[in-house]
Amino acid sequence: MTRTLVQGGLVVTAAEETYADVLVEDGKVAALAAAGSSVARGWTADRVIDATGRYVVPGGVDAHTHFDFPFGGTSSSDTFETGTRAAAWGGTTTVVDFAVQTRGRALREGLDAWHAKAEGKCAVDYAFHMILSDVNEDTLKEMDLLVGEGLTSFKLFMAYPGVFYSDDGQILRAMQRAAGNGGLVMMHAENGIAIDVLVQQALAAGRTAPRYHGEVRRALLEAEATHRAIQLARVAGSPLYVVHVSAEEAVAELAAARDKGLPVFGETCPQYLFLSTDNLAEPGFEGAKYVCSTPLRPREHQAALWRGLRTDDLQVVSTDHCPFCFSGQKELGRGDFSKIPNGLPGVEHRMDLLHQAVVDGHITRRRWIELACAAPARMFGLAPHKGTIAPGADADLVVYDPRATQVLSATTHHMNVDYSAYEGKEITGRVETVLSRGEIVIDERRFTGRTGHGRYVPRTTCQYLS
Ligand code: DUC
Ligand code: ZN
Ligand code: ZN
Ligand code: ZN
Repeated sequence: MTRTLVQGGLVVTAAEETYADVLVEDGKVAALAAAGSSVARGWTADRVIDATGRYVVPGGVDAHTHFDFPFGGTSSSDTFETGTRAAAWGGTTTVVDFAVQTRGRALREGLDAWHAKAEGKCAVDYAFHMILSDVNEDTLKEMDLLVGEGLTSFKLFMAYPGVFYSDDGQILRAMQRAAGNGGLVMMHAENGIAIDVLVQQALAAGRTAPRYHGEVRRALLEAEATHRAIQLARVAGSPLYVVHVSAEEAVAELAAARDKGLPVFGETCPQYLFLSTDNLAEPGFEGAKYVCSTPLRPREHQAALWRGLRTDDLQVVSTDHCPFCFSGQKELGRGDFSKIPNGLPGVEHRMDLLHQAVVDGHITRRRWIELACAAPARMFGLAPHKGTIAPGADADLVVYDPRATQVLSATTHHMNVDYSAYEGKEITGRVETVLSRGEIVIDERRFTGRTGHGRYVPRTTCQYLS
């Protein structure tokens, strides 16, 4: 039995903040006691971590990553090995990645392929959502089976015609099925049919630079798709989770639905909170580094996203980590923005960027933990093991130094990608030590984890609904 004691820190969960000693036993949180009282209680440990002057927070839950993801004529550059190691460095101890159904093939085949990519490779725990590329009688039946096995969320695309796109009828059928089996439909809400027309028109007019990616993927077309997805979910009687919300007008659609009491949820990502179309318009081909979908928006949209995060019209911040190297990958789209692989790296920096948001006064410290840990855990059926610090929970803990400063850079990050979307950005706050199920995976800024430590975590259904 290994015992670790994390002493004297300010323990921050979504629910409360208290100075406490945390006793970890056999991978679980065994007990919490008032800071300094563990000696009097006779608690002993193999390892004592002094967290004085630090926060002790739950390990982050990143509910949206794409490791080893074939997309845009190439594959995202982080494997499960490199990606989960970078996650650990950034204080994220659980990732939920997207297994992909290949069109015309069984969901099971896609899921098996993702298990094969991840098994024995991960530094932290992992789970899967499933991307539904086909909606038909067979895949709907498989959906029921997967929910029963702990894969409880399914992503559909209103964008990318010819690739992942589903039409409204297919979406409605999948939502009806989810209403029956308890699954959660996750929606990429952009009107891909209209966007494709604008893409072709832009290219024909010689508008080929990266910034046109942002211009053709209009905010109104995100809002329209968000509205349509909400109405389809209402008709089906199913809950809905909209991924990577970036447009103010889309937040308004979610807020209006929630004001009606509908079970509609939304996620945004750090790139929409901290970056903008100014980045897409950087000189030469630099803007390609910032091509993702939904796209970065003009700065003015950020206020609505922060407001949504404060009012709970948006519940989750995840990264949509989908890295492509500038050299050789993003470069596929030189001379044609529509060929730039869509995606940004970010799994390592979510906890830090959201802590910066605390420092900047956008959110409270507890909301930081709610958005990054507790809410994604409950949304995707990982609570009470993940997302909080409480007796019986997995000992996924981060000792966070709120006063240390760092500068984000590709020269120091651990993601397998040749640029940083946040190059030169100064952050107040830094991950110091990270425990994953009691094992120290980052020890005072040294990686002490192990490839293969991370386990697959089956999930329950969405815990916002019961
Ligand atoms: N958007 C991205 O930017 N990358 C992966 C898939 C997606 O929808
Ligand atoms: Zn998407
Ligand atoms: Zn509201
Ligand atoms: Zn994604």
